Amino acid sequence: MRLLLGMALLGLLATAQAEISITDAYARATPPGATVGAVYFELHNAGAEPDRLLSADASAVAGRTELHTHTVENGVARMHEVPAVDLPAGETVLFRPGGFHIMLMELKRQLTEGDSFPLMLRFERAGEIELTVPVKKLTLLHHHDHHQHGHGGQPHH
Ligand SMILES: [Cu+2]
Repeated sequence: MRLLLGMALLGLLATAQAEISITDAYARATPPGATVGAVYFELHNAGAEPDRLLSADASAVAGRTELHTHTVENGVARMHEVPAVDLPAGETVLFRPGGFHIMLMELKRQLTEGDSFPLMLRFERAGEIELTVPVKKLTLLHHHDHHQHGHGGQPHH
């Protein structure tokens, strides 16, 4: 009986983790000397309960890791930190150029294509999920995002 209960609990824990999945993760390659970078991915919540992304940690390559979004003010796209990102039940939230992204601040080294690094995502319900983020060169497909972005007033892309 005790063994059966233990197995049922393990099953529940495995289910909670599997409800959140992260796909298509990549970081933008950075030019030499750049101090900031960005990570993009798709967050999927296959569960029946909402969850929230609370924080991220890429300390292998960045001094600070922040959750960011873009807003347009007076026709100018600006980005700013957000305290959390809601992930409704059954939904997919896209982290994409021009929208939500993970901001890598105080980069410890240049991110070059073919490189990869660990990223920890901390969720309210699902807990910590670690993934490996490959570095990719910016493609022409994403070029529309490449106009002036302000960060605290300082353009940095
Ligand atoms: Cu940002």
